[in-house]
Amino acid sequence: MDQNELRKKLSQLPLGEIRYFASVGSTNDEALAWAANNAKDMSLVIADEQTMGRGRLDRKWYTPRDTAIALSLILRPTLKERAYLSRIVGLAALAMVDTFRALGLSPQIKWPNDILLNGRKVAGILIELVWSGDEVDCLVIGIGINVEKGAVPSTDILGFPATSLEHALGYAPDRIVILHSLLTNIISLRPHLGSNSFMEAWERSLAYYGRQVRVEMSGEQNVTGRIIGLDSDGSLRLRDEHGKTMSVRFGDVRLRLST
Ligand code: BT5
Repeated sequence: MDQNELRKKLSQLPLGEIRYFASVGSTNDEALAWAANNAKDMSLVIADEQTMGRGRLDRKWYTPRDTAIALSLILRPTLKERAYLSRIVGLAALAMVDTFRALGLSPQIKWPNDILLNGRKVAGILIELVWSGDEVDCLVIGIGINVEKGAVPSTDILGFPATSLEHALGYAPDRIVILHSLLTNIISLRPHLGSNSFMEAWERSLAYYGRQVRVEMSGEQNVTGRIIGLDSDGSLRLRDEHGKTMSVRFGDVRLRLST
């Protein structure tokens, strides 16, 4: 993307500094190093290509050149926000939902960190923390969005079907416009992080709500149940066939519709 245009467009927003890379290993790695080195709140790393993009547990995230959005936003939580750090993944997810809805699409959040369009993954979120002693100093919100068709990896390397905004819309939207909308939504949702309306909006956007799912957790037994909502910390609430409710916390979980 045109760096001057990018900076001009984003200069309207209350961000920290911006670092742009034509190509980089992982924007999250850059942001983590920067965060540990006094980056301001809302500083942003953006790349047009990632050569070592990461998902959770060091799974790969593909960002082919000029086809996608790969960003990492550094958040320095306020004292008040520290009570709600587990909701930050919801903040990123809801901001994307609002951005995609404004394009006329019907996105859903596949808990905890994927955004689906027509049942396919169009975007992923990777939240990482920078600690100072036993306190969280910063969060890095990593977001990858498949904008053009060329961003979508081939099916044989995917564990879940993928799509792009171009595929869903029938045209490729401007990446800077999408980025601007997404950051605007993060900024306007952030003050509501601790509110009930935030949790309600998050719940309403969940994929598979009311449906039977299987949660696969590494090193633990799978859990099966109907999705009945979210706990106040963002854990997923399920009810099993015996009517027993249980909560699944974040971690290495995979959610699948139960057959
Ligand atoms: C995620 O992990 O979905 C988090 C992705 C976060 C990426 C952003 S890009 C900017 C920032 N910098 C980084 O290095 N990362 C963040 P997870 O739920 O673990 O999903 C990873 C899985 O998604 C992989 O194992 C693949 O199967 C699949 N995948 C990889 N690239 C994809 C793509 N472009 N579109 C759809 N699925 C993809």
